[in-house]
Amino acid sequence: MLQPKALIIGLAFIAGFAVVPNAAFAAKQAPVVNVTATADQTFSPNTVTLHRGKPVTLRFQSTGGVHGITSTDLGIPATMIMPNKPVSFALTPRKTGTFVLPCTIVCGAHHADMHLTV
Ligand SMILES: [Cu+2]
Repeated sequence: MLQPKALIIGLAFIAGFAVVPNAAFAAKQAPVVNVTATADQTFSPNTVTLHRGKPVTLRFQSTGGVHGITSTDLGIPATMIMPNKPVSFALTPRKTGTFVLPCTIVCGAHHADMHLTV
């Protein structure tokens, strides 16, 4: 007869396999929102709409200059956006509202006006 201990280990094993592929599938399904930081100091697009509770990958690239981004509201750590080094953040917004994310690195004449509205 099957030992209870063996049965529990067996069920945990099956549960592990049942959960991991679903999580991987969900991560692959998260839409990617691309934002480009440009040489003339703008974020393009300069406004993006995300949805509370919906996983998303926010991907930044620079087509000129070094820029920066951070948001405690959205869970984005202080990060540099450099040419040819796109950075991605897998996040699930937990708050609703309008969040203005200024460029965090002095990047040129229009730096003070450079922000992304989420
Ligand atoms: Cu800047």
